[in-house]
Amino acid sequence: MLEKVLIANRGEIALRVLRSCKQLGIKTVAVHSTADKDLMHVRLADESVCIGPPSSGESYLNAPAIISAMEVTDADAVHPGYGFLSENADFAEQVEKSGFIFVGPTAETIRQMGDKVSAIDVMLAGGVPTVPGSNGPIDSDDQKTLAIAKDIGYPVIIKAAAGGGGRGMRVVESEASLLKAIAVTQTEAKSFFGSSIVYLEKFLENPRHVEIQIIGDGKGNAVHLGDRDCSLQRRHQKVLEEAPAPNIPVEVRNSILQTCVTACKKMKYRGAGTLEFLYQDERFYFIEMNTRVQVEHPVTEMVTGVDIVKEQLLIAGGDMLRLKQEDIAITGHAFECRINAEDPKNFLPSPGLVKRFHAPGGLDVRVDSHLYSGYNVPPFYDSLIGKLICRGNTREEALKRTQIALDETLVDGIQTNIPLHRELVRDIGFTEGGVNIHYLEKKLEAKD
Ligand code: MV4
Repeated sequence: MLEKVLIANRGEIALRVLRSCKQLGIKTVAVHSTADKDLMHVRLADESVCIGPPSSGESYLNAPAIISAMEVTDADAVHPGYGFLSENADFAEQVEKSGFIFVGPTAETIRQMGDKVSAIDVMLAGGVPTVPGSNGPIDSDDQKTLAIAKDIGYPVIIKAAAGGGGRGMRVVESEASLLKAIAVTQTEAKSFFGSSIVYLEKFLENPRHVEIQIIGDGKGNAVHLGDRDCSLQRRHQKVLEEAPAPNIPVEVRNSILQTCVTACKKMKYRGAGTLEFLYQDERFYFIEMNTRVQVEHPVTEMVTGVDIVKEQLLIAGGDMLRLKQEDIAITGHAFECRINAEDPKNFLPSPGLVKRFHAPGGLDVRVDSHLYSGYNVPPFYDSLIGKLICRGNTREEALKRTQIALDETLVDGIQTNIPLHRELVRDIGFTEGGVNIHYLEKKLEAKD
């Protein structure tokens, strides 16, 4: 059992991790930049250490400063949250080499999944369906490359092996532009990610983004906690997520969930993880695996009753997985609205003083936020200031609860995307369920 955990993150997720530590009686260390001394979790942690100036590179991404803070405070483990160092294999390795525990998978697993080509390899070996593609890096044999693309069928998408989050991708409509596009993507990939390796996939025109939450103990035990639909996004930033993904045939869903569990058992996956899929025409296609806790994990917690961060901490402490698949039931439905400090019209960040804040409430209404009246949102970081998560026994009930909760919410002093959420939860297409990844951007374009 862990005795003291250092939380290497900020904002709502730092507070979220702190709550599960307290639940388990684990002492907490907050680390923060000079701009973040007034964060809610810094006040609530047992100890806090300032690790650097406002810029993330010198604070939340500063691995030596974080490991020094672990030494100074005698912490056992570090929880990286999401973003920052959470999927940095070198950091996980340095943590373990310094004699501490990284709350997450092994450095080797993080590295394997960070390379999308090797992630696809692992999934193919585990029987997980992937997108028809090159299933390996593109090499300098142009005739072979053209043959692979012809076999896949156009349009194809070129992706950087080290990419993710939408950068380093290019769609190609026909053979005439393939080789040039590969060269351009390779050059871009080299400059963005330090690796020029790219691969090819069939380009799916109107998929949904559906992901599956799993937890493993690193000893060959694993369970799934169902799926989430994260299709409502703008510029690769998710806006509103839900669990379970609506309108998926029960046998298609059960089959992919079981396949994911089998693959994670086979690879002896440790910790919480998410397999990301594109879903189109009642088929799932694996694209990437995330080896961290995700922003949208609460929708899964709301429909399973499982505290995902608590399970992460128990597993990091060396426990066997205590969850049994047959004890996990998906009951009801949940939505999560990501509340950002941004201009609702042009989406530009809107940092500053929160003059008044009133959180909504009621049965099955959850607010994960570090906000309080008088808090100053700094301009240096991501604009996420909180998440509103609402559960219902049915999708309709959860949606109604979200509408009511959004109308109760008050954030005064800065601009937020709450007006957009109020609109989305009443949007006909969204309320019907099952919109694809292009839906929100098309809707916003139509509004202009
Ligand atoms: C795709 C795709 C269509 N076909 N792959 C974008 C980010 C990266 N994680 C994968 N992405 C995509 N991969 C194939 N073969 C479309 C996207 C995509 C997307 C995926 C998920 C959520 C939002 C998206 C927005 C645009 C494109």
